[in-house]
This record gives sequence, C-alpha cells and structure tokens, in this order.
Amino acid sequence: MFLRRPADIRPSQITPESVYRRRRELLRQFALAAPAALLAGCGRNGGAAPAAAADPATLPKELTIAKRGEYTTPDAQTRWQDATHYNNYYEFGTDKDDPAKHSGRFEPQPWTVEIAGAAEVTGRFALEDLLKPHPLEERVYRMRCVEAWSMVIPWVGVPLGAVLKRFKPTSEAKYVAFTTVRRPAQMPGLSYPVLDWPYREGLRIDEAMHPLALLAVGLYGRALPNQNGAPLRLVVPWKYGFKGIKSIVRIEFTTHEPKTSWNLSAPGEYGFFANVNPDVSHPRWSQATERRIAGDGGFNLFGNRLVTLPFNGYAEQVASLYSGMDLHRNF
Ligand SMILES: Nc1nc2c(c(=O)[nH]1)N[C@H]1C(S)=C(S)[C@@H](COP(=O)(O)O)O[C@H]1N2
Ligand SMILES: [Mo]
Repeated sequence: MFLRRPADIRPSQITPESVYRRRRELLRQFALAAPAALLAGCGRNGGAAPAAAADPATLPKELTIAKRGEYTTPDAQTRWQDATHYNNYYEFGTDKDDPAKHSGRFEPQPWTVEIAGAAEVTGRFALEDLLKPHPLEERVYRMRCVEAWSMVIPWVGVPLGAVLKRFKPTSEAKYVAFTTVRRPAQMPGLSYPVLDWPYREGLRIDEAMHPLALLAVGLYGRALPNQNGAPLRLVVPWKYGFKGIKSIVRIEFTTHEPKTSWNLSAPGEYGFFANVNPDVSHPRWSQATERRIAGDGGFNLFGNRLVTLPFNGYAEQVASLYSGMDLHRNF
C-alpha cells in the first residue's frame, strides 16, 4: 500500500511555541556569531574542519568486535553518511546537520563516568575500565525518532545490564538516571535554553537490565563520531530516539523516577516511558507511520513510508515489561 508522506515534523512542532520562538531569535544571533566563535576557539582543534565526513582519512578508529549477528534485522541499513549527518544532538544545535558541523571541537577522550546512588560500588571510572570486561558486540537495530523518521543502524557496544550489574545496585535502585556532559566551550548549543541542560534521561531498572538495552561506543564498526554521542551513548531500540542519551558522564541508581529533559520541557508531549507506540499520537502529530531513511535511496525527500510497529517491532521481547500498564496514560 502506498502511503502519502506527511510533511516532516519541524522543530517548531516539537517544542512548545514560546520556546521555539525564543530559540529562533537566538539562532538568528547564533548564525551571525558562529564564524567568530569558531575562530576564537584556538583549542587543539580550533578552526579545524568539522569531523567525520565519509573521507577515510577522517573516520573515527575501527573497533575490535567480538560478537556479531545475534541481534539483527533483514531491513536495509541506513548509510553511514545519513546516520552521521542527520542527527539530533541539541548541544550542538537544533538542525539535523548542526551536530556534524559543530561538534568538531568536542573532545571525547579521556573520558570518565561517575556511578552514583543506590549501589554497593560507586565512584568515578575511566571509560576503558567500565568497558574492559565486556566483549564488544555488533547489533543492528531499527531506530525510531519521535519526529517520525527512522533508521537501521549497526551499533557496537555492550549490554547496559551487564555493565550496571557490576556496581551491585541495591533493592532501593528502582530507576537508572543518565546525564550528558555539559561543556559550553565545546558545545555551542548549550548557550540556548532549548532544553533544561544538562541533557538527562532515565529508565526503570527492569528496562535498563533488559538484554536489548545497549551502551554503544560505535557504529558501522567504528568509534562513535562526536555527533552520534562519542564516546558513550545509550541505545534503547523499542523507545523513541530521545531516550538514547549521548556522551554520558553520570549514571545514578535512584529510588524515584528521575527527571528527564524532554519531559521537563513539555510534559504533555514527552512522557517518561516514550515507548514507540503507533496507537498513541503525539498531541500534535500521528505516530502511526514513519519515514525510513535507509538503503541506496538513503536520505531522499520521499523516503520509504512505513507503518510504525508497537515497541518499534520489539514487542515480542519487551511487551511483558509493561503488562498491566495503561500505555495511553504512561506514554
Ligand atoms: N545529549 C543528547 N542526547 C540525545 C539528543 C540530544 O539532543 N542530546 N537527542 C536524542 C534524539 S531526539 C535522538 S532521535 C537521538 C539521535 O541519535 P543519532 O543522531 O545517533 O541518530 O539522540 C538522542 N540523544
Ligand atoms: Mo528523536
């Protein structure tokens, strides 16, 4: 069946009108100020070209993958160029090409993650130590953004649950809260009050422990480019993309449901659970279909219009996490 492609969701539809207006105003100023800001940034990469074009010379390093093929999908994969140049990472700007353009000065190394809250083991850990015991896996996941576009991406990472268990969460640990790094000098988007910074997300502990939840360090066999959340980001394929928090610096086990950035910005529009659900429309647009950005056609205006599946097609694996819950209320 041929489905007509609805207009893509614009940023003006995603954020409340007042926030959007103010942001447009700020972005206008930003557009004027940007070249000066880049010149002023005489750090290590000051003035350098934006990172991660498809040029092999600028590709992030290759990763050694120990496990492949256990989680995959027959769907055509998204091209590297699209997955790394059509991004949401508001700390680098709100347009889809901003993260690739404005993340060149971000330094993902060295990196530490703070583990806090209701666990027997807490403290600050170097990323290498956090990952060392876990073999890197490649998993091809369907990804669905709340803006009704989707991609198919071969991630490289380790199961989130396996990492979390090593810290021995206590019985008080009912949720896991994640925080993105906040570096105004390297993240030009932080100057704008688009979201309540730093970016925050959370999962219920059983969701975090589910085998599909992945802590990703790469995609397409390579380390994450800055725009995709280097050096460490969350991937939760049955939820809307905004749950996939990037550049994680803090993980806290909490007793109460943690505050999340999108929920704080518009609680009526973005819930805590954010499970992909074609039956629950966003208040301002339908979630029944999606534009698939994948395959040779890659990014084109007509894309493939697909019917969106409950839990993004992962219902068989995850639906039991929500049995007895009213998913219209707990959206
Ligand atoms: N810190 C941070 N994480 C973020 C975002 C963001 O703006 N800031 N955007 C989210 C949204 S809305 C999506 S769809 C995914 C996009 O990931 P990708 O660019 O790798 O496709 O990242 C999510 N993680
Ligand atoms: Mo998204």
